[in-house]
Amino acid sequence: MRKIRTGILFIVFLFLLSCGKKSENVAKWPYGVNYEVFVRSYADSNGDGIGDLNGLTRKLDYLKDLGVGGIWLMPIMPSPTNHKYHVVDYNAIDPEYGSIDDFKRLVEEAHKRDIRILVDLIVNHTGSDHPWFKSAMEGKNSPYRDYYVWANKDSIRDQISKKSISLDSDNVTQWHAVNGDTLSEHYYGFFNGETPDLNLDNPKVKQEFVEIGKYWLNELKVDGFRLDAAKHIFPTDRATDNHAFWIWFREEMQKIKPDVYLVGEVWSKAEDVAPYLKGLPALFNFDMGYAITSVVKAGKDTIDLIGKYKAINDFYHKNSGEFIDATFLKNHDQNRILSELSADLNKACVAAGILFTLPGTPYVYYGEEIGMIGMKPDEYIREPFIWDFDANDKSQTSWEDPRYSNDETVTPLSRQKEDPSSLYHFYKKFINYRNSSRILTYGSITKTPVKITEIVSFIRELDGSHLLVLHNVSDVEVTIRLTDDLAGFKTIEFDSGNSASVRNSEVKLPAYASVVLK
Ligand SMILES: [Ca+2]
Repeated sequence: MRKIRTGILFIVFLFLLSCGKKSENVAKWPYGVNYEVFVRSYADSNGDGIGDLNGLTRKLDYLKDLGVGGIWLMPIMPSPTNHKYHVVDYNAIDPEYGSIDDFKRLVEEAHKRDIRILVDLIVNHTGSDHPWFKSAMEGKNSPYRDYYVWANKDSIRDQISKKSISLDSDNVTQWHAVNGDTLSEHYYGFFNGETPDLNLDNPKVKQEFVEIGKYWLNELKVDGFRLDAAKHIFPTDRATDNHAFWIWFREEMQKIKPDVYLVGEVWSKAEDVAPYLKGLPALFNFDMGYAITSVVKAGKDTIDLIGKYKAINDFYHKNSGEFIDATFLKNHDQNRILSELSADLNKACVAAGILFTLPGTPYVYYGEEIGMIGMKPDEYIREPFIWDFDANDKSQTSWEDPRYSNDETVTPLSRQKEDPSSLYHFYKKFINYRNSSRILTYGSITKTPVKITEIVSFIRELDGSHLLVLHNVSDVEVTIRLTDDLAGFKTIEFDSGNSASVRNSEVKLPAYASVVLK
């Protein structure tokens, strides 16, 4: 009897030991999983209901635990708009978010936890309240007139409202009158009149950004930048100049910080994206975000998801040996993934599973990991993170009344932490598994011979070691025969739902399961 009890105690001891043990994180920066934060909606530290830097600093342990290796902060520089993309000072922090000292503390605390910090840098335009533009508007004698792009009205008569809409802009008016003065020169503002485009043909403007880069990299110790609207530095018909601009920018930033990480937003098709890679070695893969969404939504892969991915990936690698794919499901400009998937948590899991098993550096949009929902307009895809019921967590932000995500429609993080079957635990388990796998983090990708539309499958390879990744995007169990090239995969290394099985060269994959075999 005593022996049995000792035996049981020993098993319990082993179980506790295995729970406490965390596998080694092999994802070295800039590889690893990143997290995009809208500071305003994340965590408040001073009770004004607006998220701020100190609030985010307090949540770094949460992010570390989730497995995050880098945080991309949406704009934090002073700006009159709530999203802060209309910058009026490049060398300061918006007082709503905190101070320079708060920012320094955030970076220091993040670095202590081996988390890197990226800030959004808007080079294409300033806000119309920027002192440069205020001066430029005063007339041709302003020392800042040439910081912007001006044209005589007659020379642009045919172009004033002729811009065609694009994926990232639905505005057709690109030339704007100053204070309603339609007779004088107009200024160029691709997005709208509140965001006048900077004249980056002007060496003085370029030098301003070298100095801004020095300040953020040297003084504030950020690890890199997310470059907004990267393809709009010059108008569409000057694409080659756009590519050259980023090569110049990267060289200048590397002089300041040789390992600076730059990730660009070029919201276009792959062919148009590729030439940017020499200047911006990491680019967001918009195509793949759309493709994963459509396959998971349909519950079947009729578009050859992996063939498509591999084609883009190989194409980019051909254009730049240093290319690092920046993958994501959705970002702050798109409807939230769970809303796109009809609020089906099973579908959200398999979509995230695909993201976390592909090559590149996955970006998670804040709140995705707790199943926040939201549809455009923008403020409703950027709603307050739900920390607890009844705003019991003092960090809860309240700057807007959410239309979609609240503690009735989204299970707050506090509750999800207690439930091992929650979406939060799914994300945490999957991210930490990815971080522990050298093959998933650094390996290449190839297709498999599996031809079942309900299954997204691929092989990841590194230094002769292989993993077989299988995702069931459908709502029925699927059996896959492991023959020929797949006969060597016999053991499940990771199973998202702990319910798949391998027997006699057959894998049984329950609905929406993601498994990795070795
Ligand atoms: Ca605050």
